[in-house]
Formats: sequence, C-alpha cells, structure tokens
Amino acid sequence: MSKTPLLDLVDTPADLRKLKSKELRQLADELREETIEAVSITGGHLGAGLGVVELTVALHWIFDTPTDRLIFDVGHQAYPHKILTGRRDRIRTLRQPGGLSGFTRRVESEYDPFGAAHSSTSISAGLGMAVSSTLAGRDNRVICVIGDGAMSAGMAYEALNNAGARDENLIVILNDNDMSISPPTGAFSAYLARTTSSGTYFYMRDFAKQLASRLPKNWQRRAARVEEYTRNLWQGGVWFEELGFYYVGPIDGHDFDQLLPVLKNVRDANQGPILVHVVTKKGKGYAPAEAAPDKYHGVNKFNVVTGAQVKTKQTAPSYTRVFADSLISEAKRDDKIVAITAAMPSGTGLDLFGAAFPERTFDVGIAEQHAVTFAAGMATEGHKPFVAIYSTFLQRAFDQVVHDVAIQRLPVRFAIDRAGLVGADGATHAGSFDLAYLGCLPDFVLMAAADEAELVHMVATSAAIDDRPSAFRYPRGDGTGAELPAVGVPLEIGRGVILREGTTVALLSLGTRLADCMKAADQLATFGLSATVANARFMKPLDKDLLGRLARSHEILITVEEGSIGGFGSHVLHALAEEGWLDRGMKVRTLTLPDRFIEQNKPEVMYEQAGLDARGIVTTVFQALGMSDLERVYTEGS
Ligand SMILES: Cc1ncc(C[n+]2csc(CCOP(=O)(O)OP(=O)(O)O)c2C)c(N)n1
Repeated sequence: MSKTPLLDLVDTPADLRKLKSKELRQLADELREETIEAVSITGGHLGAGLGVVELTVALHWIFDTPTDRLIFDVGHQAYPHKILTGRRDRIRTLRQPGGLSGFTRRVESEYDPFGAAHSSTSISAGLGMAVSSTLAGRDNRVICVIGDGAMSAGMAYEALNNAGARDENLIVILNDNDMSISPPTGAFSAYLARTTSSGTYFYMRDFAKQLASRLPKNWQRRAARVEEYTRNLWQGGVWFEELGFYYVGPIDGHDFDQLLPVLKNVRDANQGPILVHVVTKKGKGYAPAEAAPDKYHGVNKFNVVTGAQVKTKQTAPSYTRVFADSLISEAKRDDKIVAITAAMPSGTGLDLFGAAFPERTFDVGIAEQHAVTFAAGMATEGHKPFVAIYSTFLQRAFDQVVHDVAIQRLPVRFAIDRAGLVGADGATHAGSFDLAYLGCLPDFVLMAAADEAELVHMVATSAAIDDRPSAFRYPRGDGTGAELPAVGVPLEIGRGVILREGTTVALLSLGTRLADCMKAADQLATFGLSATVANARFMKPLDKDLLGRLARSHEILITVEEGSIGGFGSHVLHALAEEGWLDRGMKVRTLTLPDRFIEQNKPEVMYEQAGLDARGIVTTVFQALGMSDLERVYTEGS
C-alpha cells in the first residue's frame, strides 16, 4: 500500500476519477477508516455506510456525478458519499447543531440530488429525474441505491412497476445486506436470502464463464445465450425481468473486480431500466459492527478500539420502555391484544413484547400503509391491534388511517412514539404533525401523555376503547422519573385535570410540556401572577367543561403542545369560538412548534428556540398582558 493517503487527494468525485482502478482498494480502506473515526465522534448511522464504501467509490469513479444523478435511499448510508463529495472537512459535524445532516439533503450539496430519511423513495424520485432528462433531451444516467429493507415498502414496488414499463435508462442498485435495522422480514427478503446464501449463484456464473471460454470463437453467440440462460436460471433475475428490468447480479459489493466492469457495462448499456443486485455486508470492515449489525445500525459516540458505545446516563426508563412494559401487562390480561410494527421492533419496544408474545407480534417490514390496514383487518375479527409507530412514519399511512380505520370506526390503537422534536435526526424525523393530521378525524380518541405514569394509564385506556380508533403519543427519550403505577387504569375519556389552581393565567398543556408549565407557574407567582395549570390529557374529545371553567375565570389562556399549528391549540381556539367564550375578551395564545421545519439540535434547545419551555411560556404571558416592565426584569434576571 502506498504511503501517501489517497483520500487527501480527493475532495470531489472529479479528483477520485483521476485515480487508477488499482488505487481504489486503498482509497476505500481509508474512506472506511475516516467514516468510523467520524461516527465515533458524532454518533449516528454506522453499519449501513460501512457496507457501501466500495460501492460508493465505484459509483463515483464510473459515473459522472453530479451530472449523473446518484440517489441514496433513506440516506443514512451516505456518510462515505459525503466524504467524497466536498464535505470531508465538515464530516465531524454530522448531526450536530448547524452541522451536516445525517441524511442526504439537496440544500447541502449538488451531489445530493434528492433528500431522504424516510425509506423507499429513491426509485420514484429517480424515475422522475430520468423522465425529465428524456423530455429535456439530456442523456445523463440516474442511479438509485436502495437496500433490501427499503425494497420491502409498497412505494418501491409502485416505482418498479412504473419504471419497468418505460424505456428510461434508470439504474437501480439493490444493496442486499440481508438486514433492515433488525433482521428483515417477509417473503421477498426470504427469497433474496435463499438465492444469495446458497452459493449457487457463484457456481452458476463460474459455470457459464468456463463454458463460454471453452467454446470455439464462432460459438460466441451461443455462449452469450448460455450466459443468458444461466443468468435466468438464478431465480432472482426472473422476478425483476418479469417486471421489465434487465437484471444483473448478484455480485460481491466489496470486490472492485466485480463492481467496476459491471457498473461500466451498465452505464454504457443504454437499454432501459436495469437492476444490479449487489451483495454487501452491513458494518463491513469494522468487527464490532459486523458482529452486531443491529446494534451498530445507529450508534452513540464510541471507542474505536473496543467498539464500546458511550452510555448516556439514564435517569428514568424511556417512554418506549414504559409503553412496551405496559402493553405486555395489558396483554397478559387480555389475549386479544396484538402488536404490529413496520420494521422497527427495537425502536418501538416491540422486541420486548415479541419476546413475551411471539405469536401476537407482527413485524410487517417497512410497510406502514400495510401495517395500518393489516391492523384494521385484525380489528374486524375481534382482535385488539396496537400499531406501535413513530409519528413521522405514520404520515405515510394517512389514507389508511382515514379510509380503512376511521371511516369504519375500527378500534385500532396507535401508539405514537417519537412525538415532538427528536434532536439529531432533524426535521424528517420530528413528530410534529400527528396531532394536526389525526385531530381532524371524526370519532378518533387522541391522547398525549404528560409523563410516563400517565402513559401507563393511556395504554390501558386505549386497550379499553373497543368501539372506535384511538391514539396516544409520547416523546423520544427518558421519562421524568415519575413513579409508575403498578397497573394501568383506564382514564375517563375526554377528561382533563387541574393540577394547580390560580386566578389570572390559565396554562393548558397537552403532553410532556406540562413540567415546563408548572415551572412557568412558579416563576409567574414570583411576579405576583397567579396561574392555573391544567393537563388536558385528551385533545379529542376535548374537555369542554374544563375549557369553560378556565375561560370563564381567567384573564388569559395559553395552550402548550409539542406539535404544529393545526393541533391542540387550534382545536381549543375552535371550541372557544364556537362556545362564544372568546366574546368577553379573554386573551388566548397558542404555543405550538413554529411554522417552519426545525434544524437538528438537542431537543431542549429546539424547544427553547420554539418558545415552548418555561421561559417562553412566561414571556408569552407578559407580552400578552402588556407587562413589558415585568418582561424586562424577567429577561435581565434570567
Ligand atoms: C418509511 C420509513 N420507515 C422506517 C424507517 C426507519 N428505518 C431507517 S433505515 C431502516 C432499515 C433500512 O434497511 P435497508 O434498506 O436494508 O438499509 P440498510 O440499513 O440495511 O443498509 C429503517 C426501517 C424509515 N427510515 N422510513
């Protein structure tokens, strides 16, 4: 190996393309080291990026990026790509405030032609780009890199179906590492695994090569047919070919001797949609990540030598854990309860539920839409399905929630994790909109837990609601340390609670901002302002009695929530207007997330910036009451 680090010579893919093919091995090794080193400092997605180091180098070497469009599905594997595309100097700012995103983003680089973070969008976007190129008379290539996990989503099939019936030179690279975050599920993944694990495909390819080389020259056409025959004998190709793709592979995604000639041929083929099946290993080249690809999918900062991840000090069990334990305890009492996840067993805590009730746990793959309608089907048969899902991923299944669940008034329960701001994953993963998009649905029961103890009761409440859909939301991270009840007790539907009685200011909270409301009330008291603090618990049905009491006896009402405009505050305002409670001049302010997408940061900083902490609440009160003198004293004093 040459002593000069080649990576230092590469700022952009144009530099990379100056290297000789035999130098790419060394470059890939350096790129892998740089990726490990950077993620050890920032934390983030590790295994996926390590698995595509060679593929990323080969793609940029063969194709003319950014003129050729290279799209990474999900984007969590794009760290090596970022290093090679002018962002190496900022790679240690990954996921930090003001730093590089942990996913691809158009605003970040011309080498990121499409932003991602949610999965399975790459083929659709790529086909759109390819069609646009055709219409504009350009002849650039479009390459979509999609994992076997991401390929399990309906959207990927919709795109394949569309692309296969067209002539665009779309290149889909199926990056098959036989892993999603957890081991993949489903028939398609079993099919891929069967065909690549047996070694048959290598045998068939060798056989074809040997046979071809033994044939006389004028038999070349026949040899080509033998290739074709063996290519099709490997069943993986047939499926894609039936869809209209020319299928190549599977090839070893860590071997440049296979990658370079195949990608070159594919680049020059000019014969419609092509699928290249590349087999890789998640975490490749870093022993701890190879040994435990699920644990090294996303990591905290870690020690490169030992692989040991920095443990964040846990002050209380996480909301996810409390949800899982509560559901297990409900399920022990009620054998109709089942749990469904869309490829997120560990993220949602359903791995724990699955250990307790393997037969009642369903991981349907990255298939949120299917997960919801599948749950609806089970509900029609008398089961009690809990769909455990992140707020942002449920966005994808909105029509299923409306059409398959709500309109039929089916008692599907939605356990909505990662509600509110999530930190380093940024806007794509922030659970900002579920209150708005579920609150508008008739008959839905919609709850938000103020702390983990309340979450236990909300799980019990949802389990007990058997005549309509219900949902409860809770944030990412540790609970407040609240004492957990031994058993969940169903809450009275549509009833909030008053925690502190006051006279002038009413703070009405939905969700975990309640603690900040209490703090704000303390601070207001030091300025002689008496505040009532109430926990709404339910956004739907809204507690109109409580609202009326607050409206009739306070000068100002402030709603506080971890959600966008159109959520809790909007519903409160609507109810106040309808009941005529605004007519007597009460001041109302709705504290929500701001009407813009919030950049990655620590959640507490993000909430502070959004004005949703105690300080923001107090300042809002002073401003609304026109007490600029108090506001000044408060601001200077804090
Ligand atoms: C719509 C959606 N659902 C769930 C996720 C969470 N998620 C992120 S990566 C991932 C697994 C992706 O597996 P694969 O495509 O095989 O890529 P790999 O990480 O194995 O390289 C999942 C489920 C997501 N990003 N988007």
